[in-house]
Amino acid sequence: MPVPKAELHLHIEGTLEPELAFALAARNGVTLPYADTDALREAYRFSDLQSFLDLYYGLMAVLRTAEDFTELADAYLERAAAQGVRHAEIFFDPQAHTARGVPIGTVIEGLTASLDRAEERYGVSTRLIMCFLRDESAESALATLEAAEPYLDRITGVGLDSAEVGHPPAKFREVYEEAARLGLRRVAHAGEEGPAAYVREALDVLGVERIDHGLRCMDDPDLVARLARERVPLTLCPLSNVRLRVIDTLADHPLRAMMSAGLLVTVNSDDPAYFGGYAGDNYDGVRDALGLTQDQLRELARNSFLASFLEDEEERRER
Ligand code: ES4
Ligand code: ZN
Repeated sequence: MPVPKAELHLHIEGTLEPELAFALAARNGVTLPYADTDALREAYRFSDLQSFLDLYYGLMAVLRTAEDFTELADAYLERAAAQGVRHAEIFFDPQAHTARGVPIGTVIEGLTASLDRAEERYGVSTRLIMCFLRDESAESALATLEAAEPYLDRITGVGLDSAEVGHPPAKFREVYEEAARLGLRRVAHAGEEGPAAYVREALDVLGVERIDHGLRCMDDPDLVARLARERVPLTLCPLSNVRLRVIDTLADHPLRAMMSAGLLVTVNSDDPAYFGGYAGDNYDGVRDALGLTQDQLRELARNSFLASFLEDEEERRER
């Protein structure tokens, strides 16, 4: 039996498996530039984050209706549950859909139709985190937050993703301030390809409660000490780091050093359809490559619940 865990870093668009992509393409009359699922899988050889993002955004062309998003989320939840995921905090990228003419309401209603049944169907509790694309403008992020206002009862927090280098967190100061005023939780990708300074900036300027990835904090011992002292969770994605060439092999992953440094690290799948595995596969991967003990795996799973927004929601409601 896989250890029960929470998944805190998962892009729902990154769970689009080739088979579902082709089925949706046929249903929606979309022509894909790949002959078949094998040819598509062959294209999953990435040289860096951008080479992945180009394919990832392109394949989203098949997602058009609310039902498409419902099926996408159902497929993810079923797979995640089979690997021991009991709670999932799920990212989505509204701008990647609104830019193609798919209304934000279609995306959110489609996803929530699945999420609303996830507890009874799959035994998985869920939260939704709306991400802003950091390679789009701050104005576009603000407009996205405004467009989401009718749906805020279904959105737990905001995040920041897409191409990192050259798009520092401070660019989004204003939209994060507005999100805080609206009562939304805040996270951001930082220190995946970008420098440790972006991790610091996400904390100081955006007021984030968790850092997504954060791997590059290891370049800055003062920052590591601060993250450990303040118990800032880091949502690591080991298989993603290998596939996007952030590290050479799983055996090179700094997870062990991060645990030893007292960091509150969690293991997650990022874009499992593209990176070779779901949450449990990431746990198995680091176990095998780094020789983690059962106790260490249990610590990672415990961290995932501690770092989740479930932990203090009750408390916050009572205040
Ligand atoms: C992402 Cl791995 C990664 N990094 C940044 N943004 C993303 N969006 C989807 N996957
Ligand atoms: Zn990510």
